Amino acid sequence: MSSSSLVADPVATGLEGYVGFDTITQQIEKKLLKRGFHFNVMVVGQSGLGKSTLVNTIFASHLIESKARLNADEPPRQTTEIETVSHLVEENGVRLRLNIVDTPGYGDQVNNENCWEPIIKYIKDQHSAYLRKELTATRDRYIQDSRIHCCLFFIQPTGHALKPIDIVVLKKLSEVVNVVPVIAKSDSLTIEERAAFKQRIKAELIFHNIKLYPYESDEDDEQEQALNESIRELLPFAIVGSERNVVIDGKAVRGRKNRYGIINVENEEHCEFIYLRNFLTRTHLQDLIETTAQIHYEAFRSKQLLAIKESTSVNSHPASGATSQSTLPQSPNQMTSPNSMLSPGSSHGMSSSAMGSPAQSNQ
Ligand SMILES: Nc1nc2c(ncn2[C@@H]2O[C@H](COP(=O)(O)OP(=O)(O)OP(=O)(O)O)[C@@H](O)[C@H]2O)c(=O)[nH]1
Ligand SMILES: [Mg+2]
Repeated sequence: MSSSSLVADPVATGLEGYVGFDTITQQIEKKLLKRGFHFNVMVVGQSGLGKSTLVNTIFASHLIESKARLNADEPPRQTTEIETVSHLVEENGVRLRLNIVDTPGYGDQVNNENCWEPIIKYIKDQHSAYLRKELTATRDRYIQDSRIHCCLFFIQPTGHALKPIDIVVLKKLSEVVNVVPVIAKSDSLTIEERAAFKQRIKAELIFHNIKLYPYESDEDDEQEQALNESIRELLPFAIVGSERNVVIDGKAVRGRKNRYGIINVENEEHCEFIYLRNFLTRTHLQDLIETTAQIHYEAFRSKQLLAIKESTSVNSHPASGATSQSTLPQSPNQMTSPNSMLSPGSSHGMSSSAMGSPAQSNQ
């Protein structure tokens, strides 16, 4: 065998010629594209505001695979448990795995106290599942992300004010997730009513000191700051959802007929559905994912790790009157025992389904 056949051909390896570190962006892009993107959105709000309908409207025209209810003739049913619909959307060759977590509406019980708890628990469960995976000795190189990146909060189109229960739920949610408010069924308001309602909601949010996404950040450059300012101005998005097509100028489009005429969901003059979709997928997708990791997950993580540290130091000094691990709080929200955090399906009440992606866990 000649020695030359053992030497790799530099042309075939791509190592010939100019390879500067300025190609790093292409290298990252290639890797990211290969891995694909996961984006997890949750819809929350009172009963009957069109949450499930929006889930089925949002990417209807871009879907290449979906497990959603595609047959609009099926009557809409009330959502009774947290469910995830997984979509695969594709644009210009880039695939996005979109998991939409649909939650049961709240607010129609005689006693609405703590009705938001299962929702907050679900969000925290995803954080703790991620943390457990991060902390295992042989962790995956790429951890599947089931953390909720964006929570769409549905506001009833009363035209008056937020309900007291909405203020409580918004406050709770905004502590653990990026919340984006939307005015549901906005076809029931005129353009003027919509604008006045938006201003009232904004004033109430300021009054109750509720901080919603996008947050102000010194790291943003001028362009990003201007974009975020315009989004804040626009929020809450006034949306209309529909699972049915209506015919406008001979073309079938997603829409609704009401007493004023026909509403084309995708027409910016009719509602802000398109703005919401562009915001979610074009302008803020990456930032929503990043903010979840850097702000909400980070806060959860450091709280849990500090609690572990404290509990281990207490346990290592039994003379100080410490309790044994078995008496430590075991609910997911009080996950302070190292064992309870690290072992899947342990007694802290988290089901093994919370370990997977939302898509796996709830179908
Ligand atoms: N006018 C109008 N009706 C809508 C809109 N979106 C949904 N609806 C209707 O409102 C009803 C309830 O819609 P759902 O999507 O089931 O509401 P939901 O918020 O998921 O309800 P729960 O699961 O009970 O919380 C259905 O009859 C929908 O067709 C909208 O934008 N405008
Ligand atoms: Mg529903």
